[in-house]
Amino acid sequence: MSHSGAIRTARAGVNIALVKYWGKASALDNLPAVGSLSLTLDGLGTTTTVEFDDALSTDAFTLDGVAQPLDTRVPALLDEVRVLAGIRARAAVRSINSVPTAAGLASSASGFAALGLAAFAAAGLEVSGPPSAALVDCVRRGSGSAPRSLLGGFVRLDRDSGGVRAVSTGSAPWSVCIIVARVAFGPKDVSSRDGMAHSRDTSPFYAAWVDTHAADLDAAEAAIAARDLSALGEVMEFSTMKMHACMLASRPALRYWAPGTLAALDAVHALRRAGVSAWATMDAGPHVKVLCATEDAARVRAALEPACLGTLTCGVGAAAQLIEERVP
Ligand code: 2P0
Repeated sequence: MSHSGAIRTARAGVNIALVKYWGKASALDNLPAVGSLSLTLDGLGTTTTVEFDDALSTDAFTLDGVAQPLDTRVPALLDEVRVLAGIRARAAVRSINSVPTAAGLASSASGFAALGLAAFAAAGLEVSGPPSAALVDCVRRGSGSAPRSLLGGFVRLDRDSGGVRAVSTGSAPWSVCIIVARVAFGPKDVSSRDGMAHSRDTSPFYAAWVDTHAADLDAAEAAIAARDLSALGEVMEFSTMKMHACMLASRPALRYWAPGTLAALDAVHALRRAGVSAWATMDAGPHVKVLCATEDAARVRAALEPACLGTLTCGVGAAAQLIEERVP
């Protein structure tokens, strides 16, 4: 079947894990060792156009208008889509990230979610309704956190037979936000992928991290259902600190923190002592992301800004969606 001219664009939001994913059950298949629970953010994300074209001899990929070396992950996703759809055409992929480079939020999750959705649609695969198991699995192979960006709001991702399942949790609106406190410049030293393998191979805390993880998912989901920000924040900080303890106990230590990380954490703790329900999380990098009620955002920003290089405030974002406008 010819697929020349099959072109679709999708947009997906960045997500922040409240209960973290760290570690793989299978590196070969990029299967997470643990579930995770996230919040999709508005305003930050990736828009991707996929164009299948019989005239192309190879896949091609541009990011923010710059041609990228084709690492294996983008063509691997396209290969899966070609197999599922029974097509052979190569694809031109054009992506734009609406994430400020310096914010430390550049995201493979929104990237693979947008790529997967656009590629499925361009190949004529089913994309209506909630994300199909095939789409979830396809984007998960590209990036373990990507299925979370297919859905909006709070999203729980669990392992299931052979793969993962992503579901929205707590569907009623809840006016919370994430304030990102940027505390350092420059890219991180160790990618998440390499860091996860290093923790699994060397950290004596890794088994405890995996074994105690499911309880945090359940506690976070119950806190969201009860709209209990303090309970959610408490288990979110616990998950973050446990993940970083696992990283720090790796050999040699995996330390993503910078001096500014502690200054931002101190500011969050001071806010709580002053009665503001503000809670911190960090990923595989030094920046601190603070969960709070939207009505407290100005106060939280005012406390963080003297302690960091700048802040960025994001509300609750929507599910990934197909759009008309194409990335040029
Ligand atoms: C998370 N991270 O849950 C955690 C917290 C980093 C620290 O998901 O190897 O870039 O592509 O599956 O998706 C990083 O995950 O890793 C990540 P791969 P990915 O947000």
